[in-house]
Amino acid sequence: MLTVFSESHRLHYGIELKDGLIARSFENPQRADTVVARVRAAGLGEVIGETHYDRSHYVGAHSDRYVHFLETAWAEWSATGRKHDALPLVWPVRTLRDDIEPSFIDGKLGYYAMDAGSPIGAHTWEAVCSSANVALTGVDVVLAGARAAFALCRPPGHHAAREYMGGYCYLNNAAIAAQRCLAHGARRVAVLDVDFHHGNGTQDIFYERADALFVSLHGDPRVSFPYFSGFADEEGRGVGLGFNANYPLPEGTDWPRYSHALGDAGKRLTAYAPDVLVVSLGVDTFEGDPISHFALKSNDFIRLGEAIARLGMPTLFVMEGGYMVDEIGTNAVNVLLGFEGRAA
Ligand code: OKP
Ligand code: ZN
Repeated sequence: MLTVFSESHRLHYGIELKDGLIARSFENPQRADTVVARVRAAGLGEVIGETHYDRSHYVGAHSDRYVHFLETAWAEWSATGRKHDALPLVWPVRTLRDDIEPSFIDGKLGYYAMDAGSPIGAHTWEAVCSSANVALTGVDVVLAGARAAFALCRPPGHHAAREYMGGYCYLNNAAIAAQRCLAHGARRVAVLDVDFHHGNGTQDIFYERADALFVSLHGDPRVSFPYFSGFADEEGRGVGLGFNANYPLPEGTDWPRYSHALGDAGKRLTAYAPDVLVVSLGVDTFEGDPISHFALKSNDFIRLGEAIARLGMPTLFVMEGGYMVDEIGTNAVNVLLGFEGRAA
């Protein structure tokens, strides 16, 4: 299987709140470098760079004004004399006004964010575009007839919604890829999200649409980020009703429990019969992940890849989370080797 990878991901490495203190983000450049090293060591296939796509390819999954915010946020922030990363500090929750876009950058940051997990530095936008373009390049490989491709995206995307960033995400790479499938002949597209965290952004983007099915297995939001999305009763709205399926799973979920839910998710995907399957591939379901609490073992990721292959769909894998840097390469590539039937 072909891998798409961009060196530009290293332009972004931010900060986050950890236990109430500002720390370097778990979402670090070593993650993607570890995965690409494993892709090469395992002989998965050719590794190519990304093609350039302009901002118009991000509009659709996202609103034009949100893309404009991301493009200009650093310039507006740094114009006030600040030299460190931009972070939001106030949000329009519940009864506050959310119908007026602030004109000052500090207000805009909260308006277009769900949390303080997506800092914006001087080169963040460049890295974010490269990540989306990696996904778009991968889509074109699949649309050209490949059985599968691996978009090694960083930063990740599945928490980014139509109009907000959050959870280390800015542009929703998987949704942007799915949108391109629909623009190029696919009648229906499905996104299967196997990251430990609920893909609230992807759900948001496709929630009222029937041309995209979103299916996600993740830690129960009662106890796991993003807390306010990912419950089983979120089934879509309007014409999209019935085209969103969440499988919240308990702390300590191991392979038998996980594969049971995956089997049910697979039936829904098969019934939908999409022209292309996009897999939001997070490997933070690993037992050793520092910010998650499932219990999958490295060999279980091979089984996961085999199960996805049995769906028999043209498949684009899009990298999302996974934070145990020593194992992330092994686990991500195990899914891909399993998919190709090349692993024991
Ligand atoms: C992104 B992806 C850690 C708190 C949790 C957000 C986690 C985002 C995960 N300090 N922060 O889904 O892997
Ligand atoms: Zn995650």
